[in-house]
Amino acid sequence: MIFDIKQETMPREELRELQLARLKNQAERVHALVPFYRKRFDELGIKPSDIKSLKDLSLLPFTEKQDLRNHYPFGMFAVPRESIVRLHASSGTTGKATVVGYTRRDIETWADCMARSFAIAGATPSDTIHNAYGYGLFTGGLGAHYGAERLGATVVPVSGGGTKRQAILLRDFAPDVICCTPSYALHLYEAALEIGIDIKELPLRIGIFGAEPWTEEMRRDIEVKLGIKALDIYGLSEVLGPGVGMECIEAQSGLHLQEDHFLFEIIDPVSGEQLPDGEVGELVITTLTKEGIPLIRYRTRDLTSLNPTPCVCGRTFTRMNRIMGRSDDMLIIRGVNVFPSQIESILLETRGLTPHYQLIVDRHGPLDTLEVQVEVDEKHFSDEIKNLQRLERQIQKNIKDYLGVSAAIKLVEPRSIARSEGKAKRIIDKRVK
Ligand code: DLL
Repeated sequence: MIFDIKQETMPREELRELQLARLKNQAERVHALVPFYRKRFDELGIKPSDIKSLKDLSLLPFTEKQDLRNHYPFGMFAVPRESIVRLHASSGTTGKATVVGYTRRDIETWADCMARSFAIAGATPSDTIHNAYGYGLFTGGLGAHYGAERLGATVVPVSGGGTKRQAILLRDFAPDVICCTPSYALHLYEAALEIGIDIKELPLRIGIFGAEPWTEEMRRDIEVKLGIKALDIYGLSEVLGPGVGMECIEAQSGLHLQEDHFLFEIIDPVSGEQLPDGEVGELVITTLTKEGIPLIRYRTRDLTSLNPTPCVCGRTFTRMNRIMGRSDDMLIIRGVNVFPSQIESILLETRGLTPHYQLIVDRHGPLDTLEVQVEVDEKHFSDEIKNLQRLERQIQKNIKDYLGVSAAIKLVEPRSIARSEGKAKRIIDKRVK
């Protein structure tokens, strides 16, 4: 089912016209209403009326997370406080919180984007949706909640935590769809088994997983264990919350981007130049309809590529490939760039390991070191020491062969790595900053 058939299947030419009209309007608004943008435009000698085509987007200045922080809490808002009906904030693992404000219309747009996303994932109005994204300042819980209601589904607002109780609710309420982080889905699976509930035996059909990077290998693992289709959802609080991109159940290959509400570019993170479709770079998003906190060319730090080829599902919105990771999370180990997701892929391809791992980065003298801690499964844990040592050497060799990085491997006991109720903490960086 396509939730908004007119918008989501719009011919590309028409879509581009709509985007241009909205971009012009957005540029006028930020210039008139947000002192930060007026100053930036003036510094660059640009007027909103200079935007004549979508190509002119590249004339406009970038916005960075730091700009939001510098204007903490409300300095980037484009409407008076009376028009803001909701605030959200991202705690930011890497610094001060960023605060976002929504007008009534922004909340409507968001609910629409999320309702579309549920439908893109194959959910229907007759489904029950177990929403285990955290409710609160994090956008996951309320974002998915409003979208589920907008779709007309039955929403179970469990939020994060109380994992065993969640397993019981999954059994008793028999939802069709679950929303949570991919790492939490695996945690829930284990916790359910401990109390004799095998999620695979339940009617659950679809998982809508996002808010953290994950891999194809992790998808397969979740699909097999939970007996569901696992789909990727993307979003970030600065531009909306969840629902900016959603993978369709038909193709399960990339996330459709909500191009009537946002413009997407991929840039070279160093030079800032736009890159052609298919090339990996940093995702940059311009909001086209946001009222509360419109953003021009927001640098997400997320690395991915775009895939403009038509999709079997019939939607005309471009697809984005799975996020590889954040540029902030890229590790540079003795000069070699590595993403945690690349290590995750290797670990999950190895028999005997579980998807629970942590990367410990340290510095000894001038050299960065990487230790990979990964849980072995119950069966392998009781193996002889020499077999475990062989397994360690094999992982070490694979990481060296595929990624060119020397890592120390530490196999740890099942269930010894802390489980998260939201975003998993994969990297422990002990280097002095
Ligand atoms: O994580 C919004 C969200 C909630 C998305 C629920 C999906 C589901 P923030 O807390 O602001 O917002 O974090 C945004 O999380 O810039 C990415 O680095 C990362 N992220 C979000 N979705 C994905 C994904 C929410 N599907 C930041 N794959 C983003 C990889 C993701 N990374």
